[in-house]
Amino acid sequence: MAEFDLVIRGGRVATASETFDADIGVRGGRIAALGSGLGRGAREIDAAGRWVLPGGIDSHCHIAQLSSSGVMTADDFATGSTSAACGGTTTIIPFAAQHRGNSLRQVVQEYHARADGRSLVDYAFHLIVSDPTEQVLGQELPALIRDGYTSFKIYTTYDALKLSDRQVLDVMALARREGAMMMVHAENHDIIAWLSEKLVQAGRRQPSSHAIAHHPIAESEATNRVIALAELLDVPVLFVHVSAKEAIDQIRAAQARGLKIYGETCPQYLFLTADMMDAPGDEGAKCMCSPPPRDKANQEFVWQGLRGGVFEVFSSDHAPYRFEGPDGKKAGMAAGGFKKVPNGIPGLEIRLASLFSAGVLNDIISINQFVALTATNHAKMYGLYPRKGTIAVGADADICIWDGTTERTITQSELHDAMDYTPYEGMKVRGWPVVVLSRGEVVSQDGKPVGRLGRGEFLRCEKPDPARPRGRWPFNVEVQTILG
Ligand code: DUC
Ligand code: ZN
Ligand code: ZN
Repeated sequence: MAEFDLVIRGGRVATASETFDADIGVRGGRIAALGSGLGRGAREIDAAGRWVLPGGIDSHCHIAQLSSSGVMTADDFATGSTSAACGGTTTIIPFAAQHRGNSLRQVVQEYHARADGRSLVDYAFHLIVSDPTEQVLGQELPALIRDGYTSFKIYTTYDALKLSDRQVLDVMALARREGAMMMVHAENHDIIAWLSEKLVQAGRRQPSSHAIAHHPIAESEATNRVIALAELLDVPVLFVHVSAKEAIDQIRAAQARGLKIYGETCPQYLFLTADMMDAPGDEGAKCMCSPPPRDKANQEFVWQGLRGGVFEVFSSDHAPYRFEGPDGKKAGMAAGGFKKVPNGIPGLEIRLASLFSAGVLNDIISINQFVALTATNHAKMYGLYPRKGTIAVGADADICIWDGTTERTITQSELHDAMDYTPYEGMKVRGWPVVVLSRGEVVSQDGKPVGRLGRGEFLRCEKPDPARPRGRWPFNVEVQTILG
C-alpha cells in the first residue's frame, strides 16, 4: 500500500519566506508531509533539478464578465480557467460585477451560474460595486461579505461605474466595519473626459490618444485623493493595476507613514509601452487597457516597486476583449475611434512565466519574492491563506513544477484563452510551469490542459489578513466616534 496518493520527489521548494530541498507527500488533495526520503506514493513525480512552487493565484482577472458598456469578455470559465492552469495559476479570483440598478445578491447568483461546473481550477469572487444604495450598503454587501465575498472593487472613473468621493467614503466606512478589502481603480474621471474630448475634437481618434487621455496625472491625482479618504477613515485600500511613477511614489509615501495602503501591478506595465499604440492602422488597439502602458522609464519604476516591496501582488488584469468581431477593438475603432474601444487586454497565461523569466532569472526579484507576489500575498490579501498560496502541511496541494531553462516564444496559437491575439506575441521567456497540480490533480502538463472542466471548486474567502498590516489603528479619534 502506498503511503501517499502522490509524492513529488527531490525538488527545490520555495515559499514566500524559505527555500529548501524536500519531497512532498500528498493525500486527499492536501499536502500531508514535507521532508526527505518520504514513503511511496501511488503516483510519483520526479522533480530533481526543478523548482517546486505554490500554484499561482491570479486575483485580478475578468472572466465571463459583462462590461459596463455591454461587452462580454471572450473568456468564459472554461477557457479562462484552462488558460490559467496552462500558465501555472491554480486559483482565480474574477469579479461579479454590479451594474447600476442591479441587486448585488442577484449579480452574485448570475456569476455563480456562469462558473458552476465549468472551471478547471478553484475560484472565488470579488464584487464590483457601482451602485452603493441604502439596500446595497445596509443589507446586501454586509451579508455577502459574511458569506465569503470579502473584497470588492470600486472605480473613480467610467460614467457607468464611477463613485463620488462621498460614495467612496460610504463604502470605506462599510469596509472598515465589516473587515473587507477594498480594491480601487484610481484615475481622475474629469481629466480623462476633458482630454478625450479635446483629442476627439482635434480629430485624433487613433489608439495612441488613449495613452494621452489616461495621463499619469489622472492616475496619481485619484490615487492621492483616495489615500486621503482612506487615511481619514483608517481603512485598508489596495490600488489595482498601478502603472506609473507618480502613483507608485504616493503609495510608497503612504506606506512609509504607516497607512494600510497596498499596491498591485501587472505584466502590461513591465513589458508593453505606450508607443506600441502608435502601430499602423488599428493594431495599436491591441495594447489598450486602463491605465495604459507607459514608457521604459516607468517600467523601471514598476520593477523597483516590485523589488522594494511597494507592490504586494502581481496580477494579470486579464480583460479579454477580442480584436475582430462585432464587439471587438477593430469594430470600436470603426465606430468612433479610441473612446469606443473596449479597455482591456489578456495576460492570464503569461503572467507567471513573464515575471519568472524577466524578474527571477535576471536577479531583480528573488524566487521567494516571486512566490509572494504571485501566490502567497494574494491568498493573505483575500482571505484564502493558508489553504492556498503556500507549500505547507495542511495546505491544498496546488503546486507548480517549473522547468526553469526551456525557452519559449509567446504566441497566441499556443495559448488557451478565447482571444484572437496576445499583445505579447513574439516575447521570449525562459522557464514555464511544466506540471501544474490543483488539489493534487494534474491540470496542465507541458503547457497543455489535463483534467476535467468543472472540477474547480468555489472558495469562500475569510476576512483579509494582508502580509504586512501597516497599523496606526486607532488613528483618528474624532472620526472613529462618528463611525461608531
Ligand atoms: N480596469 C480593469 O481593471 N480592467 C480592465 C479595464 C479597466 O478599466
Ligand atoms: Zn480597473
Ligand atoms: Zn481589471
